[in-house]
Formats: sequence, structure tokens, C-alpha cells
Amino acid sequence: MGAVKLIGSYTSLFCTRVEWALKLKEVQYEYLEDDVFNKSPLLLKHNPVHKKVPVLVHDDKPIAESLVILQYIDETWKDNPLLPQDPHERATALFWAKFADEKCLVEAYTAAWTEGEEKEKAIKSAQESFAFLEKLIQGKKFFSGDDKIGYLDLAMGWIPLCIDVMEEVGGMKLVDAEKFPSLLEWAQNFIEIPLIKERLPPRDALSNYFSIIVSYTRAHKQSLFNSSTMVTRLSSIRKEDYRGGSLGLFLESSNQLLPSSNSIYNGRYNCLEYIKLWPFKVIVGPSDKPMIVVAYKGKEKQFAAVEISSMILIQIREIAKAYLGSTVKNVVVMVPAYFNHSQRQATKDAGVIASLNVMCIINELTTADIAYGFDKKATKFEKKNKKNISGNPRALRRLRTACERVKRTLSSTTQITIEIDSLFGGIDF
Ligand SMILES: N[C@@H](CCC(=O)N[C@@H](CS)C(=O)NCC(=O)O)C(=O)O
Repeated sequence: MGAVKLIGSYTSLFCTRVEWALKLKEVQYEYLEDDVFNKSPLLLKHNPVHKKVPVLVHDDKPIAESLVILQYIDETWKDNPLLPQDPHERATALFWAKFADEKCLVEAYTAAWTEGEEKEKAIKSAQESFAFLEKLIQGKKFFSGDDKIGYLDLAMGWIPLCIDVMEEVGGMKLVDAEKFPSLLEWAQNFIEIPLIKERLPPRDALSNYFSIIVSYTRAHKQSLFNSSTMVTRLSSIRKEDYRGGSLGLFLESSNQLLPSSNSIYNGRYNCLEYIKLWPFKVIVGPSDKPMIVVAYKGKEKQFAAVEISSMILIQIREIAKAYLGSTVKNVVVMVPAYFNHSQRQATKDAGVIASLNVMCIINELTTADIAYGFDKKATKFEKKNKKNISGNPRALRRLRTACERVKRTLSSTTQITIEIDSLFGGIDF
């Protein structure tokens, strides 16, 4: 049948649905993890129109758009059919899948990133759209109608996968048990299927991913993924001290760049598939360490990955210095949550090369918490009201969400007030 490759991203709901379909059909495939914040040349080559994951590459021919990919998989591998055979039923399934993506998902996302009146409106229209799905699933175990999941179940799989994460990040409720009992029952049945369960991104990773894209969308009032130049953005630099005299740098880096033989990118891919496509060379260096070879001022130079990281840190240090008007020495570096021990260690080493004292390495979610004194806020509430909220997960979650929102707002303003109605025991914060 020819080789099958999937260019995907682990936290993408669109990629997850394709992997479910491939697994249901028992299709063997090679999975290539991409980075939507720093897209690979392979992805750009195979999906030059939308530049999005997932892309299925079958026999060297690319197919993009997850719902189209599901249909392709169903038509190519006939066992375990996903779509109904009857033309009307088939068209109806395609119709609802498109509706759920274009209405429910888009409106839920809009509700997550907007505020005030706009948010209220988005919540209302999302719920009106979800009401159609509630009607559709009533009296059935699965959307495909029988006891087996099909195309429409996979297409709707994003609901159990991430609706609660969207709700949490957006600080709202969209699909509640009172209005949507059948939809939630379906979601529970769906998620319990072992094959589905096996390919579910961890909640933390999803939550991180959504926090980042929602905050980007809020800041730019546009989708995360439109910029085409390399941006290393300081999402916020605060003059306030963090742990006695140091500066907390909160970094978010996006996006892609124009490849040339002296620009280095995709530092985190270790896959030979990508190395072939990079315009710079990667060679085996001392102790089998990969070395990156670039042309600099007409000469060939070799750098270890840690040296590249240190150059980035130096650049960030200089931006911070210009902003603060003083030298930066002690830093806290934020790295993606999925960084393993050796990646964290390499970041510390890069700090030493950049003459920085890396006091600690933390991940995105921790940043939000400590930066805005999450713990301090909880203690303050306790002192003032003689009530300890630490045993109340809902109150903690609401406080955490408020702190996260404050962090984002402080990226563009200097002051903000936190107000939470009835945080705990009917007391406002
Ligand atoms: N309609 C597309 C949506 C795919 C999509 O939005 N993928 C995101 C990751 S979740 C992506 O690659 N974004 C990069 C971009 O928009 O540039 C599909 O169903 O495949």
C-alpha cells in the first residue's frame, strides 16, 4: 500500500483524530512530530497552502486537513469502515463533522479568549451550536448510531479531549451536565475506549498548549499562527524582584523563519528525516555530539547546540538590559513543560556560556503561578477572611486562572486588579 507518514503535533486535537483513525484501521505509519511554533521544512513543503498539521503522506503524496484525511483513510483502507455506505447518511456525517469544527469549536475557542460582552456572546452561540449535537446524540450510544465508533465520533472526539481544558483556560462553562446530558454521556463512553484512551495527550500538556495559544490570540487579536518571521518575544519583563534581586524573564518564542544556510532553526528535532531538509549541515562531533555547521562571513563554523542556545540567551539578555537600563545577571529561565532533565541541564549550561546566573529553570505553568504570587494571594485571602482555601480545588483553580490572566495582561500594561466574585464561602476576593 506504500509508506504512510503522519506529520503531526502531539497536543493537536486535529492530529489526534487522525491517529485514532489510523489505529482503528490498523494502518502502520511513521509519526513525525512537528512544532507549530517553529514549523519544519517538511511540513511547509507538504502543506504549503495552510502550513498546518496534520499532513498524511501516503506513497509520497500529501493529504492535508484532518477531516479530509479521515475520509481518505476510510476510502483507502476498507476494513473497519468509518463512514456510512448510504450516500445520504454519509453526506449527513460529513455535514455534522464540518459543523462541529466550524461552529462549535470555533465558537468555543472564541469564548475562551475573549472577555466581557464578546465572551458572553460567544458562550451563547457556542451553546446554541452544542445544542444541535446534544439532539443528534440523544438515544444513541455513539454518533455513528450503533455500538461501534465511526467517522463522526472521531470528528467530535475533540470534545472529550479538550473542552474542559478550554473551559478552564477561558474561565467559563460551556457544556454542563444539565443542558448537555447525552453529549457528556457520549463523551464518557468515547473516552473509555482503550484505543482512544491510549492516544490522549496528558492534560498538563494540553493545558499548557491552550494557555499559550489563548494568550497569544488575546494579545494579538489574531490567530497564533499567522506570522512568518522569527520572533523571540518577551511576553513580560517586570522590574519587580523575584527571589531577592533577580529578574524573572518570561519568554515565549515563535514562529518560523526563512531558511538560509546561516540561519539555524528547529533546534529540537533530532529526527534524521528533518536533518536532510535543513539547509545547514549537522555533523558528528567529539564524543558523538551533533555539531551544527554554518557559513559565517564566508567561512565555515561549527557550533554545539548548547552554544546556539547561549547565543539566544545573550540576545535576550541584551533586550532585557536595554529595557531595564541595567545589567542582567541573575535569571529564571522558563522552558516548555516537556523539556527533560538533560534539556534543562543544557539550558543551564547555555546560561553559563552567556554569563548568566540561571537561578532556576521552570516551566510555563509554574511561571504564571509564582510570577504573580499565587501563593501570596492565597495567604492574603486566608489572613483577611480567616478561611483557608488550599483545600478547595475550585477556589484554587479560579484563583490560578485569575493569576494567569493577570500575567498576560501585565505583558502590555503595568497595573491590574484581581477581582473574583464569591471565591470561597461566598466571600469575594
Ligand atoms: N482545519 C485544519 C486545522 C489544523 C490546525 O489548525 N492545526 C494547527 C495545530 S492544532 C496548526 O498546525 N497550526 C499552525 C498554523 O495555523 O499555522 C485540520 O482540520 O487539519
